Amino acid sequence: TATEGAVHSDRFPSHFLWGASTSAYQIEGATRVDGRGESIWDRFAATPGKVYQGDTGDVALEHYYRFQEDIALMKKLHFNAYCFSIAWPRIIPEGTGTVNEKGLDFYDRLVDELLAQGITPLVKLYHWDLPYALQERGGWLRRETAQAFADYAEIVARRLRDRVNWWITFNEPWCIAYLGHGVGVHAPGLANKQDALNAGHHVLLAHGLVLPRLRALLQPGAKIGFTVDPYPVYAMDESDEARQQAERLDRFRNRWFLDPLFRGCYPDGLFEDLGCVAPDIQPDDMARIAAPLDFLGVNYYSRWRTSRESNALEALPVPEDAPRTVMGWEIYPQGLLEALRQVQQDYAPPAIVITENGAAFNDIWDGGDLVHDPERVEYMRSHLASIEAAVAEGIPVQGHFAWSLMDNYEWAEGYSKRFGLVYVDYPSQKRIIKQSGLWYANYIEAQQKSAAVTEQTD
Ligand code: GBH
Repeated sequence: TATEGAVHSDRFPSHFLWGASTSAYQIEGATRVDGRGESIWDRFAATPGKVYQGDTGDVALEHYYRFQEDIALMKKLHFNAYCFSIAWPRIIPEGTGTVNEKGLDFYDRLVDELLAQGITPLVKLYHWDLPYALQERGGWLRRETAQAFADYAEIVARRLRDRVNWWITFNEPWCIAYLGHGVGVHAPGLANKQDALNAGHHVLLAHGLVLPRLRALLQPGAKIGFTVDPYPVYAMDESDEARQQAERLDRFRNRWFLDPLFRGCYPDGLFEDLGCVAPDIQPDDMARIAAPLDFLGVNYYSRWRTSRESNALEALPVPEDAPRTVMGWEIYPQGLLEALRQVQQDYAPPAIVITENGAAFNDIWDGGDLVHDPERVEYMRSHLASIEAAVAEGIPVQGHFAWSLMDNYEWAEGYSKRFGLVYVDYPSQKRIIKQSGLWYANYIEAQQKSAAVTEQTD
């Protein structure tokens, strides 16, 4: 019927953003080229025992040299958008001070080529690769780093503002703060909960300092966002203890950053749960941090489970019989809808962009022109169904980015885990499209066709 048709094709308007995300250190390579400075990930990866098989981002996907070929792949996959990060150490090699024109030139060429191919760029200013020189001065434990970030952001904005209208200040503050400073599985490898809390505060502050400076520079209509990676927490039994435990985990995993960004305060109980005192919050910090955003970026991977038996600040292990990826993460598409509902209900951001969603499986290339990855096709199909449901409920999702365009450097897992829609044969640097890439391209095309039909008849 007419109504059914309308509901169906209204799901994703023609301006909906479709594409994939990447990050600089995970794909660029060329780490010692054209004046790039060292980052905390260069240092961490070179430290024995930190990364699987000692893999580093030195070569990665040579995207620094192959970006035109990679943009041609995006075009083949029907993307109308692409979300990438800028490497701070390429722009300001020492973190503060001298600006490296060659670094700016690279992103200039990248953006020009994207636009020439009709692909909208979304720029992330920070995806984990802090200049190492700043780490030597205390990194995110120091308030001054927030100021340095604001200066760096302004330099990038001045260069790209005439062509880039979508900006993301930070990717996944929980990972920066907790994985990097609380448990040390990511760079800079510190393991102290108070450090995690302090680092997290300075990341939020950096965002707060940047907002007014970007607003003053960007074109009217430009959008500024912040990306979090919510893990909805599920109590596995009905007890009060389980419910309370779920609340504790939720404020540790999600509300630690969402409450400051949208409500200007940290959640009650967070500092005590971490066994810490408050971070160094100065007058105006919280008001700056809570200045309005244009959109919230959401990266979704999985959920956390808890029960009456657990009391530590961590999720229960994934049960043997639950579906999971090769990272060991539970596959739970319903959790994406749940995460979006919670964010919408509690924080009501003006718009939401799914800035990452994806999974690693054991993909095998047999030398042919296509890599078969039926599990990833199913993963994408089921998660996109959750997004369709969210949009049907009126949640303002405006874009979807798969993690990731190509297999890449998976941080502490090195090159051993493959998340791409495109397979990469690392020795030859050959790119081979996966079945999931073709599936996604067809999905995008179908959505855009039906959007065009609806918008014409409206
Ligand atoms: C993203 O982080 C990153 O933005 C991206 O760079 C990365 O390559 C991609 O995901 C794939 O990993 O302790 O239960 O939370 C994802 C966030 C944080 C999700 C760590 C999994 C470990 C399990 N990840 N988390 S848990």
